[in-house]
Amino acid sequence: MDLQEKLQDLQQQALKEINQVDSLDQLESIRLSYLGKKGQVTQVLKGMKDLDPKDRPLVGKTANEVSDDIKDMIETSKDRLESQALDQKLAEETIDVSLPGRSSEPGQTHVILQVIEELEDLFIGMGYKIVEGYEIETDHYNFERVNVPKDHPARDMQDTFYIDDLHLLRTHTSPTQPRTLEKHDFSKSPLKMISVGKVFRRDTDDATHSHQFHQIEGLVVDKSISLGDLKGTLEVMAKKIFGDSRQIRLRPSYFPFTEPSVEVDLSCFNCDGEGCSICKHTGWIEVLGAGMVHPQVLEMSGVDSSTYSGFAFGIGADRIAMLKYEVDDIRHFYLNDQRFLSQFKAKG
Ligand code: FA5
Repeated sequence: MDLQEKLQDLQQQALKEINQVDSLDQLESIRLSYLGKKGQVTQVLKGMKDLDPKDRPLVGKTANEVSDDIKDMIETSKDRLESQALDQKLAEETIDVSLPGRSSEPGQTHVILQVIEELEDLFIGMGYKIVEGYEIETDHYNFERVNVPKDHPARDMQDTFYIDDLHLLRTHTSPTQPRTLEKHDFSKSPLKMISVGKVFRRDTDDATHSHQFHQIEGLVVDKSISLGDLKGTLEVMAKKIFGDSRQIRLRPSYFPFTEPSVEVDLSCFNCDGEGCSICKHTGWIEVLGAGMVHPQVLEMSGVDSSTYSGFAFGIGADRIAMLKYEVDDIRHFYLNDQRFLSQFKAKG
């Protein structure tokens, strides 16, 4: 068989093989087997030097035509395979638009924080400023400076987590009182402040007690502040948070840092005053402690108690949230169960 015929045979054979390929890899190996360095068409071209010179132009022309033909066939086949591959990929990735979408729940403000923010807005509206306190406090500010010296029986009222002899987890937000009083310049303005945060006690957890909870401390000091101012302020707060639906009562109490002292109860949401296990059969739930700032507390912070007087309160924010949303157990707030928490959508 002369070279001319061999080339035409190779062309037929390549055409057949190319028509049967079903992958780009196969196509590449066919290309190499005909047109690669050691490919069959390339070998023919290399063999031309042995030809009779008169035959060379014709064989050379045919070899180039066959080579171009095979390249064209390969290109066409490559286009076909690539478009098949694309069709297949698109078919596999088809999106079923009828399937329900995956919902992504945005985070939201915790219900306790919602209540705290509502109270903050109320007090800011009445001219109070917000003061920061410390969760880790000194014994000095947590107790001594609010008139609870060492060995005073009132220390037992708040069972304490001590860190060392001098430091503790604050048992209430009241240490913000001396910290603010000692810095305040009364010649410039009266003092009206609130301070919000976590407090800690070695209380046994039950429906209304947690070992960690939140308080909102309030302190107003000026010339001639009276118990009537305190009562009016607490009533405004209760009305704003609860509307007229719940009864409020003030009863005499004792705190070493206030004189006189009161505790404020709200009628139980569960039994409406009848008595149940949540309110320990009293019909009332205690929400805050308050009173007129003890002169000793003012004096220890360098404030003249013969000129200035004031009132203070410590609101249990968790208890307010319980009463507002009729939550029957304080521990729900701390379990982080989304089914519970997601019921309390913050107002946009
Ligand atoms: C105090 O902590 C005083 N410092 C409050 C105060 C401030 C009185 C300023 C006078 C002047 P008491 O221990 O009663 O007081 O706590 C205040 C409120 O915190 C309670 O009325 C109650 O609502 C809440 N509370 C107390 N203990 C717990 C607890 N273990 N879990 C949840 N809330 C609590």
